Amino acid sequence: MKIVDAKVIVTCPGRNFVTLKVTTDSGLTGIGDATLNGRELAVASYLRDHIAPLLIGRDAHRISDTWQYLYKGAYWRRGPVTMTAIAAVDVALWDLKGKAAGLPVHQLLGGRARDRVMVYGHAGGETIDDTLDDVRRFVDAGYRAVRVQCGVPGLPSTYGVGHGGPGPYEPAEAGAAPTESVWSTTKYLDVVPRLFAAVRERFGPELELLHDVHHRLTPMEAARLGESLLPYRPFWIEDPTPAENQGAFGLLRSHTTAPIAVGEVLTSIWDCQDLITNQWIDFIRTTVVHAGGITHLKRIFDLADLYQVRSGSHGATDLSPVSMAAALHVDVAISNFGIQEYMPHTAETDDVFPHTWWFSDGYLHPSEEPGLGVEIDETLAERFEYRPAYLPVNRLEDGTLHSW
Ligand code: GCO
Ligand code: MG
Repeated sequence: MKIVDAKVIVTCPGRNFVTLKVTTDSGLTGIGDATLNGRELAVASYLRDHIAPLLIGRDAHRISDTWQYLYKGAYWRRGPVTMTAIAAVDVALWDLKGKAAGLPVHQLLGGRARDRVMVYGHAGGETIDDTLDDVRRFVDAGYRAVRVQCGVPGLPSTYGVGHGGPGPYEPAEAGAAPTESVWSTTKYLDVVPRLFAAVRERFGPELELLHDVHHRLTPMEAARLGESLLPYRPFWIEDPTPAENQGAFGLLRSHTTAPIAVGEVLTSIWDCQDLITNQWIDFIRTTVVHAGGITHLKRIFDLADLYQVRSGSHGATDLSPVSMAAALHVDVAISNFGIQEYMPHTAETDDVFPHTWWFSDGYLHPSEEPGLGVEIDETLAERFEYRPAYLPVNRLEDGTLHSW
């Protein structure tokens, strides 16, 4: 099964997506997500200008060899642009292999290790009361796990809270430059325990509660947050401190038993090697699209399994339905699955990427179609032209640039 074409498709059905479509001489096609939020065209060029010519004539069945060829062959290792581009190729080849075998991808990964995949939704609101109303929406829809975020009194806006009331928040905004938000750790650390207390009081002990700090605290500030949330049994505290220095999590770990999740911005097994092998974290959040595809993500999760670290893949809407399809095949097949993030896409996005995975009662179910079980409608995709969009930046109250 030789590759005869590799095409990059950029579309914006409400937000930008980059997709790689690989065609073989057998007539089968496979697709992979190549979206890197806010830096989309860098990956499109990497694929179009540097990778597509190398794929023509290659055997589509040689997934591992192609992965190594693109990784070691580039000489420049890791990094989000490279790893997202490699992921797109890798996922497209798994899609092709599944179609050629007549099997859904999870069957090629060893088959089901569970019946369904628990997901968490995103509840948020300007005030604690608004957030409680939003949590109710998720509970009523059957969710067993909800991430809770709320506005910080005294700050005009913050991460994870939509503009204009409850509903999905959208961090990337179309425009010529990023929007700017303001941050105060003191104000934030005051409100989050009150939010957790209110959610537990209203919804009882069983609902799983998650929270995303979005890389904004020092290890000791994060440890204080962890201790203050422990009485409310958090499922996890996500990205409490930046992970470039993996050792920061060792320091954090020695000061709180709150479960810690990290990894949505990590792109390789080497970026989380110390986090995992020292058991400094409880959940690893690397994703199919930014961590080198199914092949590499599986390696990360297998390493994590040795150290009782469970998976919790990133699944915000900047990960296209192609990535969600791929993630679900991995989630259902690995032995150390933890939870999957899930943020439904717009109707336009679902139309551009028709898929057969489905949600019911707080769980997602992977497709049983051969391959990934997702396609791209190229004619419809063409109708939605790329729009430059940026993630926001964040400053302290004195103007210092901080992590967003
Ligand atoms: C999450 C993430 C997202 C990211 C976004 C960046 O936990 O879902 O933190 O909200 O900010 O995916 O592109
Ligand atoms: Mg996050």
